[in-house]
Amino acid sequence: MLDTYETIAARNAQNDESAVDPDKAFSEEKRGWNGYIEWERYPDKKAQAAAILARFKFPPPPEFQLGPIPDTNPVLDGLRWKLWHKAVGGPLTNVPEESWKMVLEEKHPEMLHLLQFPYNGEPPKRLVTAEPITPNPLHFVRNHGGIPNIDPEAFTLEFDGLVKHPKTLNLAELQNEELFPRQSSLVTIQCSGTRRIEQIAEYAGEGDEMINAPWAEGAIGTARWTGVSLKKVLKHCGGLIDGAKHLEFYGADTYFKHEQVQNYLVSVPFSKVKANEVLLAWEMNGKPLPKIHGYPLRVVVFGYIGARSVKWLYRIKAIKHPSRAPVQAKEYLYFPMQVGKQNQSYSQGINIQEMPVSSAIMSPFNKDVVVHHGTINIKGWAYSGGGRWPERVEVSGDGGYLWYPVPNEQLSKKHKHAWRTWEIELPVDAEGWLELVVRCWDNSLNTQPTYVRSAWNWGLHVTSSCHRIKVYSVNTSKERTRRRMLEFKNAGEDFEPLTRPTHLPVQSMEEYEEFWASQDPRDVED
Ligand SMILES: Nc1nc2c(c(=O)[nH]1)N[C@H]1C(S)=C(S)[C@@H](COP(=O)(O)O)O[C@H]1N2
Ligand SMILES: [Mo]
Repeated sequence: MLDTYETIAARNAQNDESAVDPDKAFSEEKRGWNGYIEWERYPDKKAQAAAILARFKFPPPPEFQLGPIPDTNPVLDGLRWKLWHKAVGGPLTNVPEESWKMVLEEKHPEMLHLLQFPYNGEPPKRLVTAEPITPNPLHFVRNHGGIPNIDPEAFTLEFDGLVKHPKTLNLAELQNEELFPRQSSLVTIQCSGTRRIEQIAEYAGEGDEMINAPWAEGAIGTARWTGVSLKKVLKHCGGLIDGAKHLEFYGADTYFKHEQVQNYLVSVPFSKVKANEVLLAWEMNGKPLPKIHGYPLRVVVFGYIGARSVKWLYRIKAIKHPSRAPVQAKEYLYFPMQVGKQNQSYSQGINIQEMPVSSAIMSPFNKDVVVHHGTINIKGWAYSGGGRWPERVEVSGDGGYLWYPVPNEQLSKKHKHAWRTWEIELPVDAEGWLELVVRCWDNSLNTQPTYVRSAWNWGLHVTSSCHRIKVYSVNTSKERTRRRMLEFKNAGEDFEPLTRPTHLPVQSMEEYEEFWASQDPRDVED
């Protein structure tokens, strides 16, 4: 039994007594497709990989939910996932290192790396809503496996299953405007794990570091995606055969679940395709799709959770029932609150599809000291899935008793499938600790649950409750505060950290005596 990174790497280098030679058994499926192993067509290959994995003892997942979440970047390293790739070996051997290189090449240097491998990362808080369209290097990334490196010249997309005329198309054919009109749409992709950190902070849930990555408010991004509507391409394939109701999408990455291997598979209903809300995209904000976002071709499903927008797409199969692959059938499930490790079954979960209305405060930050003159500037995003859009955003400075609407001109433009960023000057009279809250009403007048606890669930999905942060208000429109802050300034002393006692005199004895001279005594005698 081997259980360390080095020993697994060494075993594969020597290719010792292993019954299967991973370099031969799992050789690359197609030329020009690096890091891709086809599993779905070869059950025997899956069995071989499972047998290899069974020979090793892998470390348990880190228990980051029971202790403090590491204050490091990457937050979690994904050792188990790296080892699984090393153990299966062959074309997967160097995928962890290659994928990390792509992160460093394609993503913004300030990304918060929640998990190094499979790579999961979100933009730093101050940059999430800096622009209503997320720049590509700042768009969050969620991967279930490594990043395949696919040569666009070698790329093909296969249509099979219950399609009338199964076909294989290359990129040039898909991009041929005589065959398919081009479609460009502004779409927000949101992971159903967005804001999971708030659920974790209340109660620990299922603790897998990949499946339950501790996302903050940044697992959401907006881009203009360009490609062709899947509806048109299916028509080109003669449409579907009677009984076909779902389209299964295949991603070229390898996903490990319970020490079994598979490609990344999910499905969407045909009705969604018919509405022209499923795009096969090769461009993101006018640029070729970055490798980390699915190059050369990905799916973008409008208004559904990000999980359905398959990257590194290589096959689309028409089927009768929703996909039974694990990501579709066993993950992205929304359980009732009393369901957990003790009594869980997949069928108790709602299959998460459209995200409910949600919003978040991106500035100020939780626990910030805010020095202001009677109004606090607050910024954030609001989003609703399923083709609904934010109609009204409201902010409260008192924990959710009184709400102030964001003025319409302070909300970014309305789109059917995109978020709106917003900004408000919130009137704040009070000083000291305040709870700032945001909620959104969408065009169907849906709004958000009040507290995290109201909608907590074992999978820690869909944290859509009103987003709450605590800030310490210092209101310089109050005379005493204005003067005191001036004293700090004149003394050259930082006001923060808030909790550090100051040597500046709190009150002169003259002032103190003056007070008692004009007031009742401390203790009354009659
Ligand atoms: N092939 C493949 N497609 C995938 C995934 C994946 O791991 N593999 N992750 C999905 C999930 S859960 C999300 S939230 C989105 C994230 O898209 P992005 O990384 O481009 O932001 O991709 C989806 N598509
Ligand atoms: Mo996701």
